[in-house]
Amino acid sequence: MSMFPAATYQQRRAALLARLRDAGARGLVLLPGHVDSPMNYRDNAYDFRQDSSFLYFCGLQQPELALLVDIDGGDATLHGDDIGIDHLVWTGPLPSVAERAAQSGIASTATRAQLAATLAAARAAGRPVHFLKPFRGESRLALSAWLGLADAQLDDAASRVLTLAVIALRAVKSTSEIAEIENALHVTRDLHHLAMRMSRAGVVEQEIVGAMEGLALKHGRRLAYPSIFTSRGEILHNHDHSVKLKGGELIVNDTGANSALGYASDITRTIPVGGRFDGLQAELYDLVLDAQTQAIAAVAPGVPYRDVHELACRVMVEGMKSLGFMHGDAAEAVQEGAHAIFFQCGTGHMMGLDVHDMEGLGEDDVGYGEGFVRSALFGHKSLRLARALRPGFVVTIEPGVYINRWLTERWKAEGRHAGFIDYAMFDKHADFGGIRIEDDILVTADGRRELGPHIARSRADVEAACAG
Ligand SMILES: [Mn+2]
Repeated sequence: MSMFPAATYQQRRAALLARLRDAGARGLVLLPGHVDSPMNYRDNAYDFRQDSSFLYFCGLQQPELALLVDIDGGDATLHGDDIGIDHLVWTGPLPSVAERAAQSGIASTATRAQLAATLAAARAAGRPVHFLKPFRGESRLALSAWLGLADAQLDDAASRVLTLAVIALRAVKSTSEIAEIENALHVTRDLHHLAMRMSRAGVVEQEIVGAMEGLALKHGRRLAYPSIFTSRGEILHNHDHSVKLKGGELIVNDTGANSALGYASDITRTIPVGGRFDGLQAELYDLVLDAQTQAIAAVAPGVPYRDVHELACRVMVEGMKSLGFMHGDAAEAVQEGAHAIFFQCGTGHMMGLDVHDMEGLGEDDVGYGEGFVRSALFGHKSLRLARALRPGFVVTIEPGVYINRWLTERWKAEGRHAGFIDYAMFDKHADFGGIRIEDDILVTADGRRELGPHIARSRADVEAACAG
């Protein structure tokens, strides 16, 4: 099983301890790994995916492990049970918990029963047990039992100091983590170029989705998230793949593979079925690409991501004005949220072990804070990342134009933003669909670097890749 050298995980755990002690925390840190998640009965489980924070601090990709760190004493213990002969006949020999612990540089191991006893003793002694907000049902049940808390109490009882320390560490990617993300992007490039070659009239979306997933599997990889591959690109997270492609329509393909160590990639390309962007498609494609290019160029340390987002929105409003969709002052239109008639989401998010990195720990703690408060306005409120960028952050830049008939009808009836929006134009192009272009960007000490190999992105390059 591939992982970083043991020293990497030892350094991460030491950095976590240092942060917790600096913050005055004491007691225990409990990081439960995931258990298998049954599909229909216990022994038929979904593909195993380790909890990303456990993975970050231990690197072990097996179920039913838990890490306990004593903040006061400094020692770490890996809890898990060695398999017996009943299990062995089904799985073959597996490394012992002690062998796994050694791979992660952990000297001490104990059973899961001992974990329950240690936690009970800590509670009886009044020692705090720090844990992260759990998002899986199985983890919630285990924490409830270990800590004597009702499910409804778990979120509030999760440790703020631990949450903020984990976010601070995971947000800044090391050179070896960047290499993992770029490794994932090499596979992702092949998925996207395959999809471009396959996008012909008469092909059902699912055939292409299946071919992409199969290619990822051929490399021993999983997808980092379920593919979005749709001619209804205006539906931001459309997972229906039943439609037969028609010549002349646009496909939004949002697909990314994982690296071997579980790091994500997140790439979107927009594909013209038949291989040619025409008329308005070409104009809007170039507009989205211009917004993406300008937004990427604005990424730098110290720059609030919210400024990058607002820049992308303004560039698109200016372009939509020149095409007759919008009027008025672009900056004002963006401040008031009128751009959300065609761009209902944020420009991007953090990415790392999770495609929306650490979202399970709390979107606002990951993307806001430091004086940044989430907007309540439709559109801007979906921005997942606002705060100032730092070297080592990996972010996506993914502007788009989405013409959504239901939103247009609703806002037109309300007369919303009538000074900025030409509703006749949106009506006329109500079936346009959507365009999104997304890449993964590393914030460097002096600016930014686009991660991964080149994936056809200019209109000419996409058309050439469609021709194969
Ligand atoms: Mn994304």
